[in-house]
Amino acid sequence: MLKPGILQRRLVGELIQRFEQKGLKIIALKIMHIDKSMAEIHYAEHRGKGFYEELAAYIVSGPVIAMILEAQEAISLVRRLIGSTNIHDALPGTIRGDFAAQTTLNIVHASDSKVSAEREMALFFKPEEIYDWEDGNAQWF
Ligand code: 3AN
Repeated sequence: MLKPGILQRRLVGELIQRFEQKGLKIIALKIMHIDKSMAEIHYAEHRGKGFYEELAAYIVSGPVIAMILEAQEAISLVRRLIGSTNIHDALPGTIRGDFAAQTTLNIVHASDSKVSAEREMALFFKPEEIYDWEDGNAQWF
């Protein structure tokens, strides 16, 4: 998910390009607004932490771009592309390393396990919004 701020900063194309050029297959993509109740479900594990209020306020503050990306080992691949959660550990060349300066506003979200990916796909997408198209170039990736 490309969080609010990405559209304001006109970075949508740049960030999607990084996933595409790596070879990830986009099977769902939309602009959407996360409402308060969705944010509470999504960030339930962080409730009560010092940064929670700011994190929850940020995600509802404007539209986000939600995507489902497919690849072998997609979760670890995407997490390497986006860089470390802590902005001081996010290396140059990663999305957070190149474009984010604060950990709470670290501009992208990516599922960190199969369980969270499944939960988040169901939270943000209806089944009919997902297109598992045939990839004629799969052999090249
Ligand atoms: P990630 O987004 O890398 O999966 P999570 O799920 O642990 O990391 O945290 C969700 C979001 O909460 C992060 N993207 C970041 O915006 C914020 N966050 C996590 N840990 C901290 C922290 N120690 N200080 C400030 N914000 C944090």
